[in-house]
Amino acid sequence: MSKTLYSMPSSGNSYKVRLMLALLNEPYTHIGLEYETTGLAEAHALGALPMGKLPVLVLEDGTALPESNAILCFLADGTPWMPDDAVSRAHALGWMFFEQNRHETVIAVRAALRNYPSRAHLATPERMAELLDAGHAVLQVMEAHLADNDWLAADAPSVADIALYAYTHMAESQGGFEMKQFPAINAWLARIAALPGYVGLKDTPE
Ligand SMILES: N[C@@H](CCC(=O)N[C@@H](CS)C(=O)NCC(=O)O)C(=O)O
Repeated sequence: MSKTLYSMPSSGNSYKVRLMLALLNEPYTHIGLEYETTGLAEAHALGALPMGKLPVLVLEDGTALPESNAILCFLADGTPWMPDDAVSRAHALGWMFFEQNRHETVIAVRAALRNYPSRAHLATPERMAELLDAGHAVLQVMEAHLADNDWLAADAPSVADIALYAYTHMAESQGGFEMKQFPAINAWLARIAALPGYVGLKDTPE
């Protein structure tokens, strides 16, 4: 029996895990659940989502792991995707905390306000302008680092690159951010898309 992933096809948090599994060439069963579907309501009702959110990775013994970046760390453990020296590992975790604390809360939120009809009422001009400025400032932190480094945490791609790739690669198409001002980020996005085994957001299994 393989692992089972509960994931939301349109969501970057879920896409991170699908991308990591693909890059690791790990087989898994995929259960795709979108917002406002009976499938998602049932998963909540059945207690399949321990922290009430997707993604959730269910291991072969039935253990259910929530939180996208925790799942990435689990999958990367013992592979080249998790740096083996303590300093690079701390850098990787630092970027992953940055992703959840400062990046996802702005970049993904603006994309959600533009794309999910149920959030449209929250997309006031003031809020959208505030998120645009905040997002460009967050992206500038990545740009400054990537101007001098090919990868975020180490000399090779790591879990941190996968965590930050998900919402950054759709920052313009879905979030409306102006990415041409970030050449180093764009070059890094292209490096990730060229990795063997890479899959896109829409390449969901089945
Ligand atoms: N910090 C969590 C955030 C997960 C999250 O917000 N998931 C959303 C989709 S992006 C979700 O499951 N929404 C469905 C719901 O709330 O019912 C992670 O990184 O896994």
